[in-house]
Amino acid sequence: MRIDILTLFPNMFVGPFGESITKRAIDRQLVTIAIHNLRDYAWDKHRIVDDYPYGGGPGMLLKAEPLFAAVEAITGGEETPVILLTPQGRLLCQEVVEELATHERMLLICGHYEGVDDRVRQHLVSDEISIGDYVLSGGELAAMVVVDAVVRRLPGALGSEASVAEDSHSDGLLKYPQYTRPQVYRGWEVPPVLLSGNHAQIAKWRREQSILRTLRRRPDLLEKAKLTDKEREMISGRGIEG
Ligand code: 4G0
Repeated sequence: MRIDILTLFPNMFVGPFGESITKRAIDRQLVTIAIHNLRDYAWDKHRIVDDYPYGGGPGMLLKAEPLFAAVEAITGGEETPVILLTPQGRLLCQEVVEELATHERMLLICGHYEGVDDRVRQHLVSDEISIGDYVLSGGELAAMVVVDAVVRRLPGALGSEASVAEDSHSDGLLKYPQYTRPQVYRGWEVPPVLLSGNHAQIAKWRREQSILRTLRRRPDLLEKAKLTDKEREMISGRGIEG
């Protein structure tokens, strides 16, 4: 996969992409990430990338010309998903991450100020994504979230691919509680079933815990979750205390 990122703050990406799973994926050449400075595509004397909104109002907007010039130069006219990170975008969830992970290539645009000239959205951008219902000072942190979530889904990026199937959200449910050594810490014991060696019982307990946790914390997720009829029956009788 190749990911191009267009930003006014290239240095912001140095730390996060130089660590952990993203670094390993880059080192293993599972992904190429290229950071581009939008300022390099502003050709006027002062290399201006922003301007006041027509009709008045607060703040500044990113101008169309440098964004079109940058995207056209980076893609070389090749068909590529061009994704704008914006609070107005489609909400990111694991399903959207899986979809993005199928692309061979994508270009992420990090907006700034109060937004971008709408002609960019209409004629340059193919998809708008939001990482959540809040406003950030720029799209950079949102782009990093997208890259991290997508890159860890590339085959070979994780130590073991088994962990992907066990992720929170992979089956639409939250993860079950997990424990590691010691067996007793400050008098708090690990649930005995996990020490039983009975793998069928352990799987059953974990599944139950996942469902109950989702019911209590994120009942909205249960509508779309993959549950058996029996499991649906079990939760239908229960309140959120259950
Ligand atoms: C474009 C994304 C970019 C438009 C970006 C702001 C939050 C997210 C930006 C705006 C961002 C998110 C219209 C304020 C940059 N903030 N939730 N800020 N407007 O994904």
